[in-house]
Amino acid sequence: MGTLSEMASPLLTLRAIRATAVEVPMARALGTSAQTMRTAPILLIDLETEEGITGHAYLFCYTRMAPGLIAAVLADIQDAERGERLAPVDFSTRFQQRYRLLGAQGVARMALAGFDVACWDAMSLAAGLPLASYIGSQPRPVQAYNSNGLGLIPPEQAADDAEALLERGFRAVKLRLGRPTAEQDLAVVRAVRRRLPDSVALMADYNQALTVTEAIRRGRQLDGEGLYWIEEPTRHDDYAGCARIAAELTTPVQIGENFAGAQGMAAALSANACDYVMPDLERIGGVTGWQRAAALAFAAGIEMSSHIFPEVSAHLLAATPTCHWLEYVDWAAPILAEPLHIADGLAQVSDLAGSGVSWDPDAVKRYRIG
Ligand code: SMN
Ligand code: MG
Repeated sequence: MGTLSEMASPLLTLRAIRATAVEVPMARALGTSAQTMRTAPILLIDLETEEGITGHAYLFCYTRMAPGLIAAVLADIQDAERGERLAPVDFSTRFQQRYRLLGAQGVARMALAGFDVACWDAMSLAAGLPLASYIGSQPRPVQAYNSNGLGLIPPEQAADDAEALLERGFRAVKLRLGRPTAEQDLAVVRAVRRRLPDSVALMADYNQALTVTEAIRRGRQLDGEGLYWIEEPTRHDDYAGCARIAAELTTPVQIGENFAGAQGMAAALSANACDYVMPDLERIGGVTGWQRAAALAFAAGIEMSSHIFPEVSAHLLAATPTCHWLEYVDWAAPILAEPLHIADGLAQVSDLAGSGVSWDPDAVKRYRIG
């Protein structure tokens, strides 16, 4: 029997942060009302510790220019934190202080989140526990919707795609909306809804395309068309506008992928901006920010889903008291050593140590940019 300090998992010390940009082809293009994406620019983060454990995290970068900007912030974090014990809660406080004048927002916030997620991965690896267990939960399966594809495409093509997306037992899919006219959107919703079994949930995402008045007009038209939620109908930070829309519609309004930290979510909840929330790992502040957001959702009694990053989000949702839906996308799968496993429409949270995120070295070589 060792001493307590020998038995406890080791405290970890930051040695280096490596950032590698890749651009991965997407199996299905993502055509939103804002932008069409055919490749996924992703930044891979390797956090090396003096103790020999390496934490991993990836960031989804939206545009090809962002990985370089985020890598520059990570280099700054490395210089400031090298030799420090990994303590992500303390780090988040130091980060807010260090970036207060520049603004702890945008790409800086994404870098903070990537560092945070890599810290939690390293700490749970050192403890020999799956991330879900390290933060206090069983690694149980989480219901997932298939959010690949289903961009702004014609009605019959959307219906075909929606049907194809029911592979691996998925019982929910998400459609993008925000075509020039309400009638065009309605035609697609009807074509897809008609094709799917009643038991399959259909979510719809406007990606902030509408004014508040137009969102109410189109939303009323869609009420009764069998949508599970209407996502980001208007500007993400117009919480008063979102609240007016949510109050007018019977279909639940979903927002959250653009919440700026748990403070952003707190402001949205106090404005009654939505019926459901879906924070995004890299905008809410990594695992640390997610746990704060989960506490807010618990206190408000509001269902919480995730936004992209399905691998880490599955662990986090397993430990979220008001766990709702995992958004499943396969964008990072080509560069992962162990892509997330889906069976019977459920994300299978692995019981191996850590978050389950690490790289396939051949794929990293193939897709590396910059
Ligand atoms: C989305 C996700 C990732 C990139 C662009 C758009 C979308 C969603 O809003 O919620 O899936
Ligand atoms: Mg969305």
